[in-house]
Amino acid sequence: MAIGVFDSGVGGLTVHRELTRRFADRDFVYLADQAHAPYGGLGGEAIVDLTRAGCGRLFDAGASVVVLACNTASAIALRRLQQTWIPAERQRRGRAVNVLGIIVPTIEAATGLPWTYEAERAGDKVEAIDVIGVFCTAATAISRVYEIEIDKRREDLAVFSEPCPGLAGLIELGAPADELKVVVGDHVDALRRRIGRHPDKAILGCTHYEIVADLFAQALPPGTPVIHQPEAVSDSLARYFERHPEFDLGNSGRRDFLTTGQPGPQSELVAQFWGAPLSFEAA
Ligand code: DGN
Repeated sequence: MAIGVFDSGVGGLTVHRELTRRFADRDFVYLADQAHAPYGGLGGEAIVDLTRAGCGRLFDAGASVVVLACNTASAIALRRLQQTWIPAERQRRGRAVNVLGIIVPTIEAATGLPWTYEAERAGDKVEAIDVIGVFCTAATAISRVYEIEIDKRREDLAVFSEPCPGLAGLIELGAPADELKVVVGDHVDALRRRIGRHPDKAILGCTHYEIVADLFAQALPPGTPVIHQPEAVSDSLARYFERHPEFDLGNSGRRDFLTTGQPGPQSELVAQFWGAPLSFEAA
């Protein structure tokens, strides 16, 4: 058995890298749905269907817990899968399986407040305004998931999602750094113009963007705190496993990388980020 990590493409590798550092002895299987990437411009039903298929493939490959290392899938598909599909999969497979998203862990890291049903019901809120800018795909921005979920907990935070259509696709294709720098700079500037100032804190709300995190840091005013999802998800997963010892996570250190797209070596951009060439096998 293993921890599964799912993304439409290479963005989830940013989360995978952190998880494999944290849970080094555990087995991991990564699935990139590159045949259908990028998800950011797809409709909701398509994203739900593709996410369900990807998680099913990871369960087939031995995953017990699947981390959706994709904001778009977490925002659009997770609740739908939790309602009936995951309980049905548990029954069908006769073992403990689950799918976890990455938005709540990110919000916890951004607000400093652990999310609980009790706290949500109690409506604990504080006052004073800080601005959080969320750079994300169009689908995530349209879902308003960050605005809605942060507002449930903190009235002192104003949240603005800035859709960066095309950026995940450029990263997926391994676009050159100078081109990516211009695109990232344009999006940071677009948010500044829209809200009349830079955000006090930024969330990189698409796992692909973590690959170019240094370009965001250069484009934002120096010292702007940036919430990094890989660390946030890793902390949250450690807490989850403490509460849920029922999952078999394997312990042979296995690392499998699968793609629904073209198997083979990934781009130079990925190799630079990863620190070595990385090759995917056919899913
Ligand atoms: N990396 C994914 C995310 O975090 O939203 C999506 C990228 C995409 O498919 N556009």
